[in-house]
Amino acid sequence: MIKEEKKLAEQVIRGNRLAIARAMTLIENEKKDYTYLLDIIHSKIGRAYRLGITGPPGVGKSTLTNKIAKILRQQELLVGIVAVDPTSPFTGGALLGDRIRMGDLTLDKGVYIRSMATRGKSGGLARKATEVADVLDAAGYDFIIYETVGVGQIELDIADAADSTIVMFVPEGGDIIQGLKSGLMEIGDIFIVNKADRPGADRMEKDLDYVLHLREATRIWNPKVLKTIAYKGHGVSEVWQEIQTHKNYMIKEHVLEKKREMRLRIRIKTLIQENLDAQFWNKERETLLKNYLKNKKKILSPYKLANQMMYELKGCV
Ligand SMILES: Nc1nc2c(ncn2[C@@H]2O[C@H](COP(=O)(O)OP(=O)(O)OP(=O)(O)O)[C@@H](O)[C@H]2O)c(=O)[nH]1
Ligand SMILES: [Mg+2]
Repeated sequence: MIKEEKKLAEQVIRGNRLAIARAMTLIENEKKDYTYLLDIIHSKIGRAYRLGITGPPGVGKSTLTNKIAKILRQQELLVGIVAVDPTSPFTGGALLGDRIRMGDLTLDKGVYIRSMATRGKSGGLARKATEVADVLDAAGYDFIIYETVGVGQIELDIADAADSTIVMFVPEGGDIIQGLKSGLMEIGDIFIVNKADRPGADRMEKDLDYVLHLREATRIWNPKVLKTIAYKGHGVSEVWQEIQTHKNYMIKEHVLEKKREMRLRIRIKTLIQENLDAQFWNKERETLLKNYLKNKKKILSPYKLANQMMYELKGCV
C-alpha cells in the first residue's frame, strides 16, 4: 500500500493530472495511508500563492475566479481552483454548476478545477481544502484560488488557509450587516462590490469604506474597496493589481512568512488534539460516560468527572 502511495506522490510531483485527481480523492475519503502521501509531497509545498474568494451565494465568485484565472494563464502560470461549497451535499470531481460557469477554463490543461462539499462534517472541510491545495502546490501549480460560499464558519477557516482573501458583495444592501455579524469584514484583504451594473454600487462602496475605516488605526494593511462587473470583465485588472500589491506587502513585511508559520502551528496543534481525543475516548471511558449520565449526573459535577476520567480512571464512576 505504502509503495503505491509513494508512486502516486511521485506522479503528483511530476504534475500528472490523473495522479492529482486520485490523490485528491484519497484525501477527501481519508483512505488509509493518505497521510503518507502528504508526508512525501510536503517538501514540495510552499511555492504556490493561495487566494481565497468568498461572498454570499451568487455574488459572482466563480465569474471573477474565471477572469483572474485567465489573467494568470496569459502569463503562462498554472492555476488551481478549489471550489468549496459547504451548502452542497455533492462532492468529488467538479460540480456541474461550476463546470458550466468556469466554461472554457475546463478545457485548458494549465487549469485544474476541483469542487469539494461537506459530507456532513464542515469542521474538516477547510483542512481538506488545504490538503487538496497542497497537492496542486506540490504538482507545480503557481496560483491556487479557493472559492468559498460565505455562509458560516467555513469561509473564515478558508481565509486562514489563504495568503490573500477577497470578500465580495453585491450592491443591494443588507449583506454588509450580515458581513459584520459573520466576521467577513475581518478576513478581507480586498473588498469587491460586484454587479456594479446594478443600482446602489456607489452607495455600497461608500458604506463598506466607512465600516473598514472605523477600525483602521491599528492596521498596517488597509483593505481597498473595488467595484467590478465581473461577467463583463470590468474592474478585473484593478483587482489583479490589488492582489499583487497585497502579495508584495505580505512578502516585504514578512507577514506571509508569519501567516504560513501560524497556519502550520495550528495544523500541528489540531492534529495532536484530534489524536489525543481519539486515544482518550476508548471503550472504557465511553462506558464510564454512559454510566455517569445514567446514574451519577446528579451527584458528581462534570468537572469532577472530567478530572477523575483524566487522572484516576479506575473506579471513578
Ligand atoms: N448583473 C451582473 N451579473 C453578474 C455579474 N457577475 C456575475 N454575474 C452573474 O451572476 C450569476 C452568479 O454568478 P457566479 O459567478 O456563479 O456566482 P457565485 O458567487 O460563484 O455563485 P455560487 O457559487 O453559487 O455561490 C451568474 O449568472 C453570473 O453571470 C455582474 O457583474 N453583473
Ligand atoms: Mg460559484
